Amino acid sequence: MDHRAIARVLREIGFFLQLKGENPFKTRAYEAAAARFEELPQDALEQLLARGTLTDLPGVGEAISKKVATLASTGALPLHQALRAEFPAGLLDLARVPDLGPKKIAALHRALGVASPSDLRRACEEGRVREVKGFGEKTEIRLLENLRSLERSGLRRPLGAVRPLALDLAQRLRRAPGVLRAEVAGSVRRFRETVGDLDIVVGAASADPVFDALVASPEVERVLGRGPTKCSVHLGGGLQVDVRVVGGEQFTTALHHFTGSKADHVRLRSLARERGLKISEWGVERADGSRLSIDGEEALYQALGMAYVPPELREDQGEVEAALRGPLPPLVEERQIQGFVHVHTTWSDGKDSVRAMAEAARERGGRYLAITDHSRSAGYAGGLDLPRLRAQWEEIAAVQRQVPEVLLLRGSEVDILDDGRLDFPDEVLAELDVVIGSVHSRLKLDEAAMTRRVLAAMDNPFLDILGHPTGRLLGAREPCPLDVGEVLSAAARAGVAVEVNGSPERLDLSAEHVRRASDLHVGLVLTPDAHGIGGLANLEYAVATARRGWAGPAEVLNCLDADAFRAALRSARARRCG
Ligand code: DGT
Ligand code: CA
Ligand code: CA
Ligand code: ZN
Repeated sequence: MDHRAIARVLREIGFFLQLKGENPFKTRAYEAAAARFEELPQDALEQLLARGTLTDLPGVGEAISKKVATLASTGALPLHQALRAEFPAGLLDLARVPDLGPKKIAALHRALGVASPSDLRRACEEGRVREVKGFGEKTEIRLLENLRSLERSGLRRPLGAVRPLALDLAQRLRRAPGVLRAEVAGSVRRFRETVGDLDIVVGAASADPVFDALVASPEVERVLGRGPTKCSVHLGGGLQVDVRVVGGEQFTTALHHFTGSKADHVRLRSLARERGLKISEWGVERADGSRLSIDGEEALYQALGMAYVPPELREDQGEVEAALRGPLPPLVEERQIQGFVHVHTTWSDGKDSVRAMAEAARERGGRYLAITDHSRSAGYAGGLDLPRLRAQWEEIAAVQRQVPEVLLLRGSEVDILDDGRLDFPDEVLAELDVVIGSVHSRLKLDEAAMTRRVLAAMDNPFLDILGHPTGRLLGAREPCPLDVGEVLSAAARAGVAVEVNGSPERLDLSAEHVRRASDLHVGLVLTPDAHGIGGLANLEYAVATARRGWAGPAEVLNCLDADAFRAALRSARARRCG
């Protein structure tokens, strides 16, 4: 069983134990251990299992380590199975409703027999939830809103929650006998921010060994259907995966077809017809039925008389017209990003030290790193008061001597207060190299008030970057009401840069807003918003979101080298002060 499946089982056990009202220390131990296993590289897990040293992991005690060993060797755990049998399956779905924790779920279950999201919806509509102790009318209204927005998004999941699973599964299929190639397709390959199901295309001599490997994968819970070229399965949590197997010579056209989007394909098919060609997943045919040999997607686009379109742009949003006119403008690439901006450390709510973050940034080829812990009002996130901020500067200076390869910048993710002021005085902000201003509190203002608040923050000459502007959390919190167009125009005027936050739960700015920002020539900063060394990998999602918004390297400030990046921020401040 792989590390993520183990994490899921532990998390479910924690959840069920909370439902039963077990000792909070015990339930928290399961949650903490789940978080550990989630992040633990698979080979490290296998080493610890082989040596019997799982308890070396912080937060993993004797009892849990035994259970994990059982899970890993047998693929199941009696305790988990017993708990699953004890409760209706719909209770796990209820855990996906925002604002609803295990305690509340247990209360609703006991009082009203609510056992699924649809039960809860009926209970809210009939006004029964407000009668339950600890709920009330306001909570009932909010829950109903949350349920509706969950239904609107369908069961789409945030990209970051499912892409690692898709990549792992493709990797596993690559090892099956006779496989030439296996790639993730569908919305995951296009980096859509939410994903309905996973699609994998395999080029292989025959399908059977591929599907055998698929259904034998420990992540697979249920086989939905198996045919000669397609096999669909459910992973844990009901996530569907469609795997298609084609011959090696059809791989390119199949990968292209199953990458989508559907809208994009409709356009390409009619273009092909105009050229006397027919494209499908099986290949490109001339009118006489003969086949073009197509090797690689570049060749496919060439056959259609157009420039290459990268997967991130295939949404029929003007890319087809642009590619018919000529090569598309260059899109930013991850290797062009020179500095990590927006990371947290143990000084606030990060898991790793300044030193560990600096070393990790160095390993990833970063030339600079802006340490941006939270400011004093962010009590929930361990925000720094002034003495601690200054103490951090000393540590940054010391780490700089130890890690000279990465220029460390003093920064802060400063709260934008209710009235639009920033959470540190100007004299302090002036001493920081990088000031990101973010809204973290009072997100429920109306649009006019929220827009005023953000515009007021941008009046501060020391605000370098507006952080995660809409505050959305994918699948959990809607964007706050904000006139994004107005804010972006003001940013362009004031020379304030705007963040493209790559934390998979945020992706904020969204791709759509990135496109508006780059039309307005707003400077962009692509960040990982990392809360630990693993989080630096989020940069990939920031880059993908920027690419989906057609952003090129010239618009991205942290494509500049360290000196030019600092100079750009300094001169923007000087213009605003002047
Ligand atoms: P999603 O899954 O909702 O996040 O979005 P996509 O774009 O991954 O949508 P999906 O999985 O329905 O389809 C991916 C591409 O594969 C899409 O361009 C259409 C194509 N496709 C999907 N199912 C079939 C099928 O059964 N037959 C054929 N010929 N094409 C299909
Ligand atoms: Ca899909
Ligand atoms: Ca699909
Ligand atoms: Zn933040």
